[in-house]
Amino acid sequence: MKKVITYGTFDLFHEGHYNLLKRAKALGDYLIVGITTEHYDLQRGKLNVIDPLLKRIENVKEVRLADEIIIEDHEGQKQEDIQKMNVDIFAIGSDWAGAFDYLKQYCKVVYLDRTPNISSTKIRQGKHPIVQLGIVGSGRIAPRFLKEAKYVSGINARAVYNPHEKSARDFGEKYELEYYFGEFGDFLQQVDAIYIATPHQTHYNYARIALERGKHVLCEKPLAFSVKSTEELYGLAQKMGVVLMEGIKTAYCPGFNQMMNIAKNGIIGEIRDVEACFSRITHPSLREMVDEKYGGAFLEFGSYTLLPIFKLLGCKYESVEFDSILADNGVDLYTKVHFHFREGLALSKTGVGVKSEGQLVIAGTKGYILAESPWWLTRSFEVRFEDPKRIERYSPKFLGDGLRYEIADFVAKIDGNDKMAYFLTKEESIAMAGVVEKFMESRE
Ligand code: C2G
Repeated sequence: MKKVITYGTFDLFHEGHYNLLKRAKALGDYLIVGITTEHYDLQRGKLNVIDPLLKRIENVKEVRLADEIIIEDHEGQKQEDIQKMNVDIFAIGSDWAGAFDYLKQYCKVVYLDRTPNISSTKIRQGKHPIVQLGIVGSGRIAPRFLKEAKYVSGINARAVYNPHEKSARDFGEKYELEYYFGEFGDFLQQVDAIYIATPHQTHYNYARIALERGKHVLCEKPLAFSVKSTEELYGLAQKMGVVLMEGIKTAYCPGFNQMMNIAKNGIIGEIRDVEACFSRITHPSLREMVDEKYGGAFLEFGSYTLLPIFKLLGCKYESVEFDSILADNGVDLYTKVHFHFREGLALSKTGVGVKSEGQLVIAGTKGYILAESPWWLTRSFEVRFEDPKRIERYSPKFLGDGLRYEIADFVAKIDGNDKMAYFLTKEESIAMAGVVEKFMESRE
């Protein structure tokens, strides 16, 4: 009996998948189909899978070509399966030509012609028109966003706005965007959604105007400086039926979410303390150091450090206190924020002129989690216990700059698929604005 194996995601099952399975089946007597898990797809950079695993399995089953269905959940599994199951032929679509030649040491490798003009991406786009996006601001973060947006299907960055039209033009030309604008209203007319990457104090106004005009908004942190204005923005988004997302990129990273889930599954007992630190020595000429009112460490990095605190201890604290070291111009070079919760403590440390160890430590009654810098990208973390020999290490995948996860989530939400809404809830975002508000009051 000749055994054939093939693998795929089989999202939004289509004719291309069917043809591939039929051809693979025809190569032998017994066809094994490996279907990828959501976790594995995330790891290998497939960010926009829509159908859940069970549905994808059902769809493959339904066409009655597979004699056996297995789940693919890790890199290196193909070699294991082929050897374990005595497979004779590995078959895959021609879009992968050459990529699996290393399997020739175990079995025959066949690349089957791909069915032209059909793909899950195309179907997704047919269901949901491509989101036409405009970037507000052409400073330091905007180029990173553009680069990362290329990894997400369903979105096209087409325009840039900068009140200084020349800056918009230079940026637009450099990155080959269709449009550039120096007038916000004209800019909004050309887009369905915007990404706000301007100085902090301008976020609220741009977001409000865009939401009022029915545009989806992804806004860099902090969204606004008070609970009232943040609530107003979320209320407006709801009223207009559009998406509003605060761009705290850590919140959308798979590794960070895995760490939060492990922290909360009881393995370290009850969580009693969260300490998060983020510091970057910043050049004295940069906005963070110069802007007396809106510069400084806490407004720059506080969203990152507050995120695990609120995720793990909840949004309701009993007290909060701020301690800062200030520069001559009043900018906070280093800020410590101490929280008391009913069940625990927390400390946020941020620095632009003082450097400290950028760690996240989550302390529990049975053990603790340690994530070293850069924990906000979460490429690794450890679960540790009283017995120093007992350490569990995790090294989740983190692709590129990480912004792609946030952008993929934004597109999914716009397409009406917000199963990941818990990554950063409205309540968390509003609670963070509350701390920002108190911090700004404390400085006045
Ligand atoms: N396919 C095809 N014609 C299309 C679209 C897809 O022949 N128009 C084939 C692909 O080449 C692949 C299979 O259908 O062999 C499944 O495609 P996907 O669901 O896109 O899965 P893929 O990302 O190719 O997974 O471990 C997973 C594998 O490496 C491949």
